[in-house]
Amino acid sequence: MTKTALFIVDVQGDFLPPDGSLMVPAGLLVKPAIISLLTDPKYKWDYVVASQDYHPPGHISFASSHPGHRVYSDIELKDGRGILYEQKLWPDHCVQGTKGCEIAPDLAAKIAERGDTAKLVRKGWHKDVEAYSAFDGYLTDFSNPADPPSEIDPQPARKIVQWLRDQGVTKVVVAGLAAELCVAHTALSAVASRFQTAILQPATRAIEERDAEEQWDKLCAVGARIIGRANRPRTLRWEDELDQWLAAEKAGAWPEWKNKNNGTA
Ligand code: VGL
Ligand code: ZN
Repeated sequence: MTKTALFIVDVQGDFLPPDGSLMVPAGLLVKPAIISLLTDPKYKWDYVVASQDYHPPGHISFASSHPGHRVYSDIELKDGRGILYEQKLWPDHCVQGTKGCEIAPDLAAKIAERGDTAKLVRKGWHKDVEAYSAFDGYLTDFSNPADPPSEIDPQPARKIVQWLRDQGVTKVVVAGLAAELCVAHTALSAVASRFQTAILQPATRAIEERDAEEQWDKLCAVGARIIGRANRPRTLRWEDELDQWLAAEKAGAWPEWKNKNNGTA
């Protein structure tokens, strides 16, 4: 049986109106779609994985940590693993223990109702490591989250991918904020690890919608499905498109890492 995980990325105070420090202008519009994903009994998510941007004060991605550099400028940095990369500098956001870091309470309450099948990924938890993909955090229980690890894991995605495979998950649906950043990077990770991957566009919103369009093109090119893509001619409602995608058990679509005997042996 194909198992499916719903990823709800970063629906946190600081990404939401009215007073998030890194607000996605239309961010609140993801809520109705996500609530229906969580409450309509026709959806049989085997796991719901919520991700949480979870930065300590002074995080490497904050402009305030780099005096003389402006918010939204790009800067070359070396991170806590010694990796050189280009960082866009953000306003302080999602600082551990603050209101802005909390997952939207209405969604959090619904997610928590799932008990053991509700998971949490916290990312960007180390002061000197940035993380956009929900695969680049540490996995813990949604209702009883563990403290961050004591050391940087050089390849955090391995653990999450292994956990999903161990559970039999082959399909991943991604929703949340911000579309062009953490949602897109989460979907790219899922594709890279050979999960069948769909982004539910009506359940995402971008800081800059044009940047999201670019990411959707990239994701389509690597085999992800953008369900309910806005501004495109459509014959189906997104709900029906999602139902079809979830029901499809494409011949030959078994990931390479699955048992070759297809479970018969
Ligand atoms: C995000 C910018 C910085 C996101 C997180 O959740 O999309 N964006 N940190
Ligand atoms: Zn962040």
